[in-house]
Amino acid sequence: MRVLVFGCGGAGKTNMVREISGKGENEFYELASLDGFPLSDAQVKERIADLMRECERGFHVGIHVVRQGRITEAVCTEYEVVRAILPSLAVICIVTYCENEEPMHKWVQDYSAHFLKCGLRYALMSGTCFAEGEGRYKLIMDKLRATSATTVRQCLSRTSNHGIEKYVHTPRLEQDLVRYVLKKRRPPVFIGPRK
Ligand SMILES: Nc1nc2c(ncn2[C@@H]2O[C@H](COP(=O)(O)OP(=O)(O)OP(=O)(O)O)[C@@H](O)[C@H]2O)c(=O)[nH]1
Ligand SMILES: [Mg+2]
Repeated sequence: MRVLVFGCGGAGKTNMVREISGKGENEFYELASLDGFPLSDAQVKERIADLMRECERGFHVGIHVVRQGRITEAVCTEYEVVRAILPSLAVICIVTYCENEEPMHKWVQDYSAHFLKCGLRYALMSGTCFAEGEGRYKLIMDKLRATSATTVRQCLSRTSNHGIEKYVHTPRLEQDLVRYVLKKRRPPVFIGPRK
């Protein structure tokens, strides 16, 4: 399956992909986050153009990686961009940083209605942890990562009946999305006194 992995900067996309890939049956494309800082307008344009090219090749399923905590505007923007290009794609939500939840899925259960209120609709959702612990935490985190990898693989196999969804390129949508993302970006942070 071709899997589109997206989500805000530092949400845990790369760690998750590293943990679940290996046997070669799935091909993962990690969309570089659209909310990175500092990210120039040109980089935003390039990332959206890259995403659209990949979507023309098509995807079977998407994984939205969301860091446990708040559902921010940046989280919604990433989702909206993907939905605008591939409206019927089955999207799985993998919430990371759930190591302090008991069970790991608890936060997702407690807040699933909030995701819906924000317009975030998923085929499946799950709580995970892909941290690399050090020292006394290493063994614990190794176990949690292994459990989380199994969870994500199970989600992927439950959505494996979905056919490939492809996007037919229209320059208009590309321009609209770039404008939308640039408008939504947070204002620049000023460090130090302003003149
Ligand atoms: N505590 C905790 N840390 C995590 C978890 N998942 C990832 N991290 C850490 O968060 C940091 C960012 O993880 P990445 O996998 O690089 O995140 P990313 O989404 O690929 O980030 P960008 O590619 O920069 O957008 C790394 O230091 C990870 O070790 C998690 O579930 N819990
Ligand atoms: Mg990454």
